[in-house]
Amino acid sequence: MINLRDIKEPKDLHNLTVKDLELLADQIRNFLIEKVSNTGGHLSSNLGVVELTLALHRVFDSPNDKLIWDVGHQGYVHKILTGRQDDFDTLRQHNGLSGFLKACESEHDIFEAGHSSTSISAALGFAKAMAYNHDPHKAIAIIGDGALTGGMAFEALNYIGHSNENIVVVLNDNEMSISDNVGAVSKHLNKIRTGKTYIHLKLKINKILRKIPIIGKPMMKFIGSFKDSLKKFLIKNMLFEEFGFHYVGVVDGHNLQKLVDVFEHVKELNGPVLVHVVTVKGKGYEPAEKHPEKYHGVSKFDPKIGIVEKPGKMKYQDVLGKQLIQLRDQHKEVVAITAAMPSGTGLSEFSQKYPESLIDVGIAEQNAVTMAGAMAKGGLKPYVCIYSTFLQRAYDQIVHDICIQNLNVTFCIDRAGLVGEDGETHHGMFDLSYLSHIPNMTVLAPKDQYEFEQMLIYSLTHEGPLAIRYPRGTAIHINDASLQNNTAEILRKGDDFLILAVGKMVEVGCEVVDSLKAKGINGTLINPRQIFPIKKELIPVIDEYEHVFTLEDNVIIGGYGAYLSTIMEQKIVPIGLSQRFIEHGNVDVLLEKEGLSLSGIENKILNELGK
Ligand SMILES: Cc1ncc(C[n+]2csc(CCOP(=O)(O)OP(=O)(O)O)c2C)c(N)n1
Repeated sequence: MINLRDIKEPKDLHNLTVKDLELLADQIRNFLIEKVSNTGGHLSSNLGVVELTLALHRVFDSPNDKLIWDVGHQGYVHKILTGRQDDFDTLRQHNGLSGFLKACESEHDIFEAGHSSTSISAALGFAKAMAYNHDPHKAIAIIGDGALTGGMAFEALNYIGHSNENIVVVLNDNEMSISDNVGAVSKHLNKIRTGKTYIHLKLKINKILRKIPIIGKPMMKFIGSFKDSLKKFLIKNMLFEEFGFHYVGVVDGHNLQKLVDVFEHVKELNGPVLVHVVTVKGKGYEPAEKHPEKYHGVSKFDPKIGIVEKPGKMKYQDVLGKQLIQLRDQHKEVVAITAAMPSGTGLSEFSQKYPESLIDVGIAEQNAVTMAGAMAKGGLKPYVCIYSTFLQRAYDQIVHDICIQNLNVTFCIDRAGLVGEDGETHHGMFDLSYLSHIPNMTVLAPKDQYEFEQMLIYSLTHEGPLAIRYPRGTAIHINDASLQNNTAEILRKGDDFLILAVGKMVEVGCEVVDSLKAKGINGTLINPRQIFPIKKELIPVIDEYEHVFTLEDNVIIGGYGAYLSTIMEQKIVPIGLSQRFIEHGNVDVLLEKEGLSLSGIENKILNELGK
């Protein structure tokens, strides 16, 4: 019997029968459930693409044919089939297997990702390069219906439509983004999937034809043989055909025979082809099939029981959700905007209580930001709730559509700083740099839960663009000091040195000062609260110290310390993240490596003080 252990590379699949592939599919599902429940990771998306991945690797010749996975969170099956089974116990751990695709891991990881909707553009690039080199292989983008809501995907589709590139787009349609998918394209896919119009009209036509003597039956046969074109005709303006694609679908994404047949056929076609594959997110593991969102990204759990939700400590996103509900209770113009992440950003409860005030634009950060600008102009009070890393997508919209017009939009920037296991594509380590230099922008960073709540209350009255950046994880409590118009807070007092610590770094800053105090070195710790622009009243306070350090979980270049250096006369020693893409791993491990642990910071200070 075929054994998954014997599959070391995609070539090992090339001569297998469909029966063998089906046996492998079962083994892969068991493998995924066992491994991911032990390490945590993306489960339901991967369970959904088991057959699809097997069929692609059975038919195409990776890496000569280029398989490009959008986002890459569903690439585990691809990893299993490309020689990485033995590494799965280290999934997402520091120095272990990445949770996304990584060229350094395998020649089959042909293009890296983490952010969504890039795969069609990448496939286009490969198709162009292959055409230039007279290479007959295919470029194949595998994109989910969620990722298809991103603007970049449409830019690429639009281009393909007029360039007629030799490219295959496999649309993995499971009706889900992380949450339910949204938007007109999603509705269109639903129409195609269910074929309701088609079935309804086909039945009606058959009924009429059956009544016509002699020619009725042959006509029914004739129409039957043109089923596909009839379907396309009846589902008006099939989107992908309009874009210039040869549309192939709908294909059952769990039927290996069909998938293999379709891909064999598609391999021979020229020009842009779109294969519409329908899959079930979480397929084969009942709890995940029932609750695909809950199993999208999981922590360690017992697969026999499934995820048991215990009432845990408040996370920063929960604080946001609760506080926004309170703001909305009092001000009906408050609206929350998410880019396909209502639960990740803590807005689930808000959306239940105020569905009309929660706007999910899909994976469309740019659209979210510009829309928010115009909403503010129209008298609403928009809160754009997006992770730091994904807001990078909307840099130009922040500058051009919000800040130039000085609009009252509040950015709730979640997952600022290092996020851990998702790694380099997901760390929020650039937001202070990409926001600090934009005129009119105010940036706040709370040190704890209470301050975050106070900042959100303050946001109601703030004039102009405001960003509040806060970290991933459990919300801590340091004190209940009042915000006092975002004036800096002095938490420790001593003459030997000064630390200005941003947001999350206040906690470790306190520990450092306390630890040094025990060694007879007395420092001051300031929580600036308002990071940009720097409050004028802070400048004379900083002036009093010979040794000034800043502490931030942002790259040093363009960050808080670097900014202070440009406006202060004395030397500022910035302590922050180094200028490199930081790998995946536990946040504490990464901070330690970056010299941002208690001992790392202490050593830097001692060095600087010459002790
Ligand atoms: C630009 C960007 N915004 C948000 C995300 C977070 N994200 C990761 S996967 C995902 C849903 C993708 O849905 P789909 O493409 O349908 O894949 P599925 O998980 O359903 O297989 C989202 C929103 C991201 N990766 N990139």
